[in-house]
Amino acid sequence: MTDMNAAALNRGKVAVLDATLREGEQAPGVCFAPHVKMAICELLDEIGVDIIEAGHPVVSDEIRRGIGVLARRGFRACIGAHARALRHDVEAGVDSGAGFLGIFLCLSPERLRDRGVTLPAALECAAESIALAKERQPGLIVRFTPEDGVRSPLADVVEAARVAVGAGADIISVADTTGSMVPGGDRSLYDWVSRFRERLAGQGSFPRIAVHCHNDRGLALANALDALRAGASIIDASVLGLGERAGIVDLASLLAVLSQDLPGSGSWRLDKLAELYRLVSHYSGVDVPVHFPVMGRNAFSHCAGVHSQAALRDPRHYQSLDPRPFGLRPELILDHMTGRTALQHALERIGVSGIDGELLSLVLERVKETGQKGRVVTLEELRWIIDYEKRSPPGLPARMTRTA
Ligand code: HCA
Ligand code: CU
Repeated sequence: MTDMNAAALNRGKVAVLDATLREGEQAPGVCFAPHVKMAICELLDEIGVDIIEAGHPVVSDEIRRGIGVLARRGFRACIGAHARALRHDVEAGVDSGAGFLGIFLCLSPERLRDRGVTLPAALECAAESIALAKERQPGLIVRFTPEDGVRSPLADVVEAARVAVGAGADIISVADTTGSMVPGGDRSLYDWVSRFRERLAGQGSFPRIAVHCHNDRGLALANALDALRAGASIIDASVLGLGERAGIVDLASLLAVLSQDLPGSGSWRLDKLAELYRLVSHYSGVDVPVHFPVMGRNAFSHCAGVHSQAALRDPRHYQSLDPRPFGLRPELILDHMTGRTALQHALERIGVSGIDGELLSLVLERVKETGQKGRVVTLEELRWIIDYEKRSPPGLPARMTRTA
């Protein structure tokens, strides 16, 4: 590992690997143009992720060239390439100019049987690939991933890790390729990583452990944190959790937990996340769900009268995350749930004063009516409502039908 590559990995106690450009492109229909990849990388780099997995060079010439451009761009983050444990893939990865190469190979008995390969032959293949990468470029950070590791026999994965480290791998990744693990149960990643590390330690091997968790059960982040607690120190994530099937760990949710709940795990420019999510959502064609943690439009909004009133006194009454580091603020929503307090607050925000008595009641009524149609009243629309109600003389039929 070169000093520069090592520095990229050691900046924080928890290293974050963003896989939006590799795993994310495995989400149906997602394909970023090379210049868009560059813009995404710029934001990821500013945010402070440690490794950017930028693609699988053998997939296309464009991906291979793109990785080279990104690698030469001089980011602080280390640019990574992905490879199967095949000479051709490894050579393409090395030639791409990446500073990090992730080599993966599935060792589960079922997959080996399917491919007609024995475990020793597969291990030899892994060792040759890792050794080749290191020989061709000694400064390269090499990660070896026994794909679907958590559903493979532990003894085989331990043996694979031993062989991989012997061949020069810097990092061993624990992959929950199918999102099968469940915290607190028989398939806890905390237990799995603990046992794995114990067995390796028993052989005098202490590789750096990464974790790659898929979200099939909605447990990717919980599992990744379990792995972290058991001693993993690199976590894979992607913007919006984009990836195969239900995707992987969502980057913004991960950074929210690391920065607000695990002090000392690192520091990141969280205020850049909103721009990153806007960009990735636009160019991937995948919307950010409104109720998505942290980056969803509703993530810091308060709706019911009781919530709005309490949140106005102190947002922490109804928020456990602080939106400010993300450049966000709590929002009081105007809809059918709105009470006078939230309305008064909205009036202050748009700089309207002197509205009380009957006019205030009329405006509130109109806001609630609009909300009952399943819409939220924006501050812009609130201005129009006020403007209209001010000009609407009392006692006219329109007003009578409205209140009827
Ligand atoms: C894949 C599988 C993978 C590999 C992870 C890794 C997984 O799509 O190639 O190389 O660390 O989930 O196991 O993403
Ligand atoms: Cu994956």
